[in-house]
Amino acid sequence: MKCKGCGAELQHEDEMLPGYIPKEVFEKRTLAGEEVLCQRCFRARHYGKLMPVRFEDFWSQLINVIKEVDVVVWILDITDFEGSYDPKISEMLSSVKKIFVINKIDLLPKAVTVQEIEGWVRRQINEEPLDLILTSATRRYGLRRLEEKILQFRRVLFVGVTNVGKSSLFKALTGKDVSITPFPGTTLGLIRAKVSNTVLLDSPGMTTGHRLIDLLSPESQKKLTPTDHLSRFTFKPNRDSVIFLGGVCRLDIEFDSELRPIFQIFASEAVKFHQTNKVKADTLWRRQYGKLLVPPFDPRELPMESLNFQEKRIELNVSEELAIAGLGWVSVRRGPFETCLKTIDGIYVRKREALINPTRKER
Ligand SMILES: Nc1nc2c(ncn2[C@@H]2O[C@H](COP(=O)(O)OP(=O)(O)OP(=O)(O)O)[C@@H](O)[C@H]2O)c(=O)[nH]1
Ligand SMILES: [Mg+2]
Repeated sequence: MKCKGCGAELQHEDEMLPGYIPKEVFEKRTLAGEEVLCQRCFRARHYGKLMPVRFEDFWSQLINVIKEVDVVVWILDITDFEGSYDPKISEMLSSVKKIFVINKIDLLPKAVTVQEIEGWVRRQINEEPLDLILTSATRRYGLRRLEEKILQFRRVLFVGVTNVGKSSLFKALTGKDVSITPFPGTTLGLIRAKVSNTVLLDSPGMTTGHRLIDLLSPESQKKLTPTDHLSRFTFKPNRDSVIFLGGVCRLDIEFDSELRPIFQIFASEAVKFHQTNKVKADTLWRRQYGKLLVPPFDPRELPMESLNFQEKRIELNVSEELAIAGLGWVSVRRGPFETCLKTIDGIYVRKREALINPTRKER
């Protein structure tokens, strides 16, 4: 029997493995005809904590599971496009029929219209034909269109990196009470449900190691998962400005023009921004890493000495953005300027066309 929350096979032997439930609790619940959740899902729901388990990533299973379905619904998070549109997943899904779902659109500023988001996503995903649906699982937006689309198939698989909202959409469509938490890695096995004649499969999220949040503890990842809005700060830097996005990303600004550049940074509220100058930046970084400059929320979780940093010089202009996977993005209002970006090695960094376009009038 599987856990109703996370899809793991229930077992009574090892607390550190998925699906653990003490035998007596299992027997008591089944006798009473109650739904059976593993200990981890039970605690996640009642105490808001997600216990760690040894778990083999879904990557190894994906290749076989996709052979058994008619269509794959690849769910992306619009607030972390670079982190969720992963090239390795793209490659694995290259020859299967797929539908892209762009979730969490409620988190973008209201001034960005659905048509603009759709146009932007279509220009980022270079595939023809491109089946695309925008959704917000929490606001129940786009669910009807998604349902209409998937009911055309017999077997449908939901996939994506951790925390993009796969289970939230699955629950909204099927009514199944699966576990949903702001922690990544909630779902641990395939969960099956039927809607009309269609079988829907929810799957465990994949980790790629290219998102900043992938390097942090589950508790920190939870803090960095925005639930109802993103924070947005506007900067008008000086010639010697350095801006920190927590302790994990540093932007040294340079420009020649008379007018100072203006840009906004979008990230989860838990990311603290700090502006200083080039003389003070090194000392501040070392002293305040994991204190004023969070994430990391504790310097021991990601010791600064253990990290390798990548450094990139990037020229940015108005209508362009610089996205750092799993952290946030910089959206330029006035440019041009150059920035020397320093962040942890391996994290995807991409200069892109602006998703939040400054030429549009704010409502
Ligand atoms: N604002 C907002 N939050 C969402 C949306 N969809 C999901 N979430 C939140 O995102 C977090 C992760 O949701 P899940 O449904 O558990 O994500 P998942 O992809 O199944 O995650 P794993 O099972 O860990 O791979 C939860 O805190 C959800 O409430 C959405 O459309 N908008
Ligand atoms: Mg899930």
